[in-house]
Amino acid sequence: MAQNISVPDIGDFESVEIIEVLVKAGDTIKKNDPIVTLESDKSSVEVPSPASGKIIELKVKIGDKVSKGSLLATLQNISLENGNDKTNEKPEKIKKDFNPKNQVTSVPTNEIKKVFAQPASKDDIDPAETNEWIDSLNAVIENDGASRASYLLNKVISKAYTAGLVLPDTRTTPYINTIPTEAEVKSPGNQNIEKKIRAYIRWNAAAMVVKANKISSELGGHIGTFASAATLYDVGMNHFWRAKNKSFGGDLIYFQGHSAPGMYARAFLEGRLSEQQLDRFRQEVNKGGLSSYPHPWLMPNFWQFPTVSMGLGPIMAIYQARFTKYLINRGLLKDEGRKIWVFLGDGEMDEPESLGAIGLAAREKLDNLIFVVNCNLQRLDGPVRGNGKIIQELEGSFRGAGWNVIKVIWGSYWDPLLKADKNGLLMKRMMECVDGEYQAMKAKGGAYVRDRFFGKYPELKELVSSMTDNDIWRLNRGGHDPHKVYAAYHAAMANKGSPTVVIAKTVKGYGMGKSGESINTTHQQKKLDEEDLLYYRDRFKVPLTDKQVRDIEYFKPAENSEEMKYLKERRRELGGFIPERSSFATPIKAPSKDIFEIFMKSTGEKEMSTTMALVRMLTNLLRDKNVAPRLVPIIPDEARTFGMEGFFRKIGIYAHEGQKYEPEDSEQLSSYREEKSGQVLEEGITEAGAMSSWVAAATSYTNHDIEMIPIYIFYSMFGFQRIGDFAWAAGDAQARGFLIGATAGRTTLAGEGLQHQDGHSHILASMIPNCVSYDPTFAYEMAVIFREGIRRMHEKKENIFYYITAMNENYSHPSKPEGADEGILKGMYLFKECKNKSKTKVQLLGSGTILREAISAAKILSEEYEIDCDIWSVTSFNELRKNGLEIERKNLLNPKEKKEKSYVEKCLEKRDGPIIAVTDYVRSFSDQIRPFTSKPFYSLGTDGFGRSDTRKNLRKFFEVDKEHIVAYTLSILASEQLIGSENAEKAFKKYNIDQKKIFPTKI
Ligand SMILES: Cc1ncc(C[n+]2csc(CCOP(=O)(O)OP(=O)(O)O)c2C)c(N)n1
Ligand SMILES: [Mg+2]
Repeated sequence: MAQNISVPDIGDFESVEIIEVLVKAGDTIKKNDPIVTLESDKSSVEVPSPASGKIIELKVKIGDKVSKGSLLATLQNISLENGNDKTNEKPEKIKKDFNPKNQVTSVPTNEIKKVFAQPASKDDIDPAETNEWIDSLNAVIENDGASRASYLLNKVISKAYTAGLVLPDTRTTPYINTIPTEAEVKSPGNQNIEKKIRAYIRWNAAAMVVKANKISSELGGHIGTFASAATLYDVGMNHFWRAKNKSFGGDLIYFQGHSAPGMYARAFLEGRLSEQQLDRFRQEVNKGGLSSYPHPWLMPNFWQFPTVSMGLGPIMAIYQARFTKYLINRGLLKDEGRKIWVFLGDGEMDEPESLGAIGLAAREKLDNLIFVVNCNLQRLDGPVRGNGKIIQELEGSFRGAGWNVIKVIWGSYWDPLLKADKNGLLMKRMMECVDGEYQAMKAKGGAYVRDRFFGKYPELKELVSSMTDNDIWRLNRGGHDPHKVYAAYHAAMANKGSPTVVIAKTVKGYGMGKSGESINTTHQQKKLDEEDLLYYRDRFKVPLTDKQVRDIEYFKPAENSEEMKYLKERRRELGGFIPERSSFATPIKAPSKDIFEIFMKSTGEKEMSTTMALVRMLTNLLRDKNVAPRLVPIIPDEARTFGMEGFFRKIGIYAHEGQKYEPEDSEQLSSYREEKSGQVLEEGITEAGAMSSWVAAATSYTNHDIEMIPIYIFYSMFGFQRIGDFAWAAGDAQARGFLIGATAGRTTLAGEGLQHQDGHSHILASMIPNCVSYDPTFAYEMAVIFREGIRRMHEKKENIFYYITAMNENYSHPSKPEGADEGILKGMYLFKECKNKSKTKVQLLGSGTILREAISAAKILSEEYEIDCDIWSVTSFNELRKNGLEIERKNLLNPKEKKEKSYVEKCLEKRDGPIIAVTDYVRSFSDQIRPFTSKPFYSLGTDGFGRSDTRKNLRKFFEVDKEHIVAYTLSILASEQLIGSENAEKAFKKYNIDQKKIFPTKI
């Protein structure tokens, strides 16, 4: 049966041009294969075939204008197998079958049967009645189980709500452990051996820091943080965290940055680091040292995630967990039940980024994500919440967001006391005591705790009357109790449908005694004197002699000791060592040149922006079967701004639950289509979130062994300036991918004003050593740069990332000049030479849209003033400077050798006349190359605050329009005594340039 293919609903557009015809008569096509590409003045979009079949006749050609309903082709229907979207590639098989041996067995958490406490009678006007209620509840729990009891309570609460009662605050639960003692799953480990191993790791971590500071106190380091977290890490290492190996992708662990000494100390016992390496903690200038914190750039085979800039770890980990699910849902990664664990400080949770994306984690049901917040109640200067309770506050935030919250507050020594607490008074006391008091108690000893904590109520004093001060001192906190921690981790692993946060209470500087246990100065304690070290050894029973302690020796038991065998066996069971960074990703073959060929030719009369050119390039790339599935377009709610809405329909927006509604615009070609296997990450308004997604995708080659090509496109002003620290971390993590700063330049984005107009993002980008940045003007430049980016990063696996600016100004694009490729990539090439009879010459350099002003100015200078310009398109002042600095240094280091020339010098040395560089950025952008030429050098740029107006007025205001370029050039030539000053004076008058105008930075 024959079928017509016509233009579907394309929204408000009428009469749009066909710029590509992608089929011909006789072709057999599948449903959703593109027939033609349409282009409006802002975006381009492919029209998919509504069915599979054979094209009988084409009704259109390139250049035709079409509207909704226009006939494109006729199709002979035939049924084809697999007639679906060709971008839905078969899932790549990356891993061999997962060997469940390495997986932690999922024993169901014991059913919770909690016996409720009786109320404290003081607050109760009718205790008998209260008891009846509680008895009833207990009876339900006994007879019908906890879930029936919860159901009844929820019903009662709903009823109370509709009756208008004031309800209790249910954001938080009592200040006790979430998992009742009876419901704890017991650790299968040998506690005695684990305790010893933990003691050795504690000792070696502290010794390493103390030793480094004997070399120089400049080196610094932290003992107190790992001391508080040792058990939290050890239980994970011994029982839960599965390493990457041939048969499993590995759990991903984000270690708290300044607990790094503990990870080195363990790696030392595991035989992965030597004593010499520990001795070189924080001494990295010569090879073989250990970094202060987790830095993949400095230790590329060890650390995976840069976490020490607080707040970045938590949000990046959330998006990592989300990206893992994205890869699984797109069929690119096998679902092996891998987990992402994230270790955080309680002080760190005050960073807005730390809590900023917890809503997304719950919404996306990231049950592959486990946060562990180490609540030692202190940060650097003092208590995190002296007057409050950080654990309760965090519980409220996470519960409110929809997380599974597991509080680990009290250790096992408290169990009998809590059991004996028949009237709930102990629980009440636990709740009313604030963190400042809890901290002080751990600094001051058992007698103090008896007096201040239990002493408040005679009944509680009585409760501990048979205990010695030492017994009271031993009442431990949950985060130091391996049983409690094991039970919590076990429950976290088993949880389905939501992310989990384990909130553990610990003591900062645990075991450090008077030198640093729970005292305000603990954080920066890095020097322990002899007495402190002897105390620490005794406290953890480390088998070292006094002399060995004085010499600060590390302790490593014999290889055949039970501790060493146990430690290695545990890791063998869990598949290998952690942390370890590796990559087994296969490279992506760079797309063929054909895909970019169209951009090398002139667009003729047709005008478009570089953003549009880029989007067209991406659309073409989606037809390359190697590249297409690996592209990850990331957009923070600006797809329509950048003309990318065509992607919605073509490749779908990722949505883990698919689309549960029919979108309002479902009839349209660019309908808002959400899909479980969608490819676009439409992040909404969160630059930090979008950047975190980008980092996850850009490091997928190591964390998931699959090379991806993330392309994050944003308003350039909300790029580096907003997420600069993430970009720095991306450099550290060796991210590979594209950042696209769209609507770039101070005067290109006209109406949006001061907070939108970017005149400095390139300067910020230039500060990141492995960021390669470009400011192209023409479509062919964009194409050459983009293709090379894919080749260098994803085929050749260079650990660099690209920042490219794109503009929304429409203009026609010329053909690529012969042989320009090399210059485009190096940073500049001769775009055009004006050859009039003139002897006076000028070297005009321009980048981005302002190059076009320079080209127009050159024409005026040549035609009206007989001044000839060589016009240079500078695609990257940043790359030119890098090259210049490197060559300059080399020359200075080799004074006897013949001087090498920088690329800038090679381009300009034989050219006559002064250099005038014009950009849409601050002058310091182009000034960067000033040292690399001996010629007079002048910059024009857009220093100052932007403001809204038309493009023309803005360029006049910032003095980068063609008229200013002409007038300034004449003035420069006068100042170089190459022509008289009257020409410039005349030009200022002719162009109405106010010579008394205040410098734009001051307006
Ligand atoms: C963005 C950022 N700001 C400041 C610091 C410096 N800093 C390092 S550790 C620390 C205190 C951390 O306290 P907490 O999060 O409670 O961790 P703890 O050491 O108590 O486990 C600070 C302020 C940093 N690393 N990153
Ligand atoms: Mg803390």
